[in-house]
Order: sequence, then structure tokens, then C-alpha cells
Amino acid sequence: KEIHEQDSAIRDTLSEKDKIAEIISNLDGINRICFVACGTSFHASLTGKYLIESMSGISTDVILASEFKYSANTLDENTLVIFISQSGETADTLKALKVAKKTSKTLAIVNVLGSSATREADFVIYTRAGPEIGVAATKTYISQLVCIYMFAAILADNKELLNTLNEVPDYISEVLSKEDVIKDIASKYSDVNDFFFIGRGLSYPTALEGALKLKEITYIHGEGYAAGELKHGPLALIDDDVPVVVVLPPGDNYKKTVSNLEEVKARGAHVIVIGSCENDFIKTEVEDSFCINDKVKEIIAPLLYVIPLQLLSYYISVERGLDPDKPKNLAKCVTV
Ligand code: F1P
Repeated sequence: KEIHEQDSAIRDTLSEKDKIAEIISNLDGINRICFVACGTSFHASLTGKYLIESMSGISTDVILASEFKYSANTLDENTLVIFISQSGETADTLKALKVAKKTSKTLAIVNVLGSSATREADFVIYTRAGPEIGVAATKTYISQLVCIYMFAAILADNKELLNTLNEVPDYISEVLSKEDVIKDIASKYSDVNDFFFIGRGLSYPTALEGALKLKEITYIHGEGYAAGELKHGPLALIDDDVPVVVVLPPGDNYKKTVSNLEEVKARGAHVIVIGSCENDFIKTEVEDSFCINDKVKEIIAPLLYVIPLQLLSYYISVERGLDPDKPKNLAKCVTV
């Protein structure tokens, strides 16, 4: 249900644009940004680093909330610390927020109205995705990303990107209308033991999020890797028992990612490509693929390419007789 609500959820998220512009107008003197988050919210934060650094050149760090204390002494009054949390109640994130506000300006990007993080932070942006009942975050991930995209685009005065975001809900509906393709792929791979997910640049956090969803709701080992990093060891783990999901949007990283795809194929891996429908490679060479409208350029690919990965985990979970909404050993809100 929540995967299917993503187009309407982000229509509401997009209405936060003016609020974000107002917050940015109050950020004089900021020369460093630091994201702090856990789990899926951490992957949204990694996307923020790529966007802000490439468009504004502002040095941006991403710190796991549980590791925050080792970097806390690097913050100062010129650092903006952005806390991303669906619940606004995650213990590690709240603890870090209480420390960061002593030295720095703080912004919380949160889904739950009135949650603790919204009371602690100097500034608040609501993701407006609506209630999320399933334990594993899906629609709130996309809405966090949309907030981060709006923040980065306004910061860089990138009007073209801001306008493009208005097209995303329609692209999402189009992706969701083709979910049967993923259902068929899921039925082929529901009893494997290990998966890899690879991508470069903006597609790297997408690969990490695909692997986390798989672990959370199917209990299959999923490893998200930067495609160019595979050669530094993990290629040894790839063989014909390990499917490799390749996040392959069009753009600057396309050719290099294809060469990584060829490396894993040469080791016998079954490759599942998420790529543009106009991509010759998809049309001719791979067995399992899901294609996305070729008008979706690399810059906005994280908002679309993660959806087939969410669906893949969902359908594998169902194939394995599990309840994807109630994964074992995972709470919606981790308060310890
Ligand atoms: C962080 C998080 C979620 C995950 C699960 C446990 O929560 O790791 O990403 O799906 O719900 O908590 P939050 O700080 O974003 O609420």
C-alpha cells in the first residue's frame, strides 16, 4: 500500500518548497553541512551529499547517528546539521541532535508531526508522506529525498531541477503500473542466499537502500556496493549463485557501470538491470530487466530507480511466505 502511495505522497511533499526557501534565507554564514541519520534515512542523506556538493560546492558530511559522537567536536557555528528521521523519535538521532544544537544550527526533516526531533531542532521540514504503518520505510524515503532535492536545488538556485521535480509523481505512477515485471523477476530469485546491488554516484545510495530493503523484509543477505569498488575484494564473492542488481540510469556513469556489469557477468552472475527503456543494453543483452522512462535523467534517477528495488523485496518476501509489513527483530521506531 505504501509503495503504491508514493506518487500522491510526494505531491504533498512538494508543497513544502516555500518553507524550505524561507529556512535557507536564514542560513547566513553556513559553510559546511552535516547530515545525521540511521537506516533508510541515512541513505537519503547520502543522496543529499552528492546533490549539495555537486551543485553548491558546500562541503557535506553524512554521519550515522550511532557514530555521531566521534565527529561531534568538528561542528561549529558555521555548520548546519540536518537530522533526517521518519519517526523523529529514533534514540540515536535524538541524542545526536541534543549534542549538535549546543554548537550549530539544526534542521530536522521528519514525517511525524510534533515528534521529539521537531521540538529540539531550530528548523523543521515535514516530509508530509502521511502515516507509514509498514516497519520498513518506503514512501517516506522518497519524500525525504524530495525534501533534500528541494533544499539542494534552492540552495544552488537551480530552477530547472526544481521544475523537474514536479514531473516526478507521473513518472512514479508509470513505474508502479509495470510492477508485474518485478513480480516475475522476484519469483525467480526468492530462494537465493545472497544478492548484490551496485551503482555509481547518485545510484550508489539507491543500491544501498535496495540491499537494506532486502535484508529488512526478506532476511536474505543483500550487499549494496559502489560499482567501482567491487574490484577491491568483493568480486571474489560473485558467482552464478549470486544475482547482481545493477542500477543503471542514463548519463555520465553509464559506460563505467556497464563495464562493472560485464565484470560480474563474466563471473557467471545473473544480472538484473534497472535502466532506461531506450538503453540498447537493456533491449538486447540482459535476461532480467526493468525499464524506466528515458526522460528520467540521472540527476532525478534516485527518486524512481529505488521503486523497483522496493517492489523486488516486497514480492520476494511474499514468495517466501513472510509478512513484509512486520519484519522480525525490527521496530518502526528504534528507541534504545
Ligand atoms: C530509522 C530506521 C528506519 C527503518 C526502521 C528502523 O528510522 O532505521 O529507516 O526502516 O523503521 O528505523 P527513522 O529515524 O527514519 O524514524
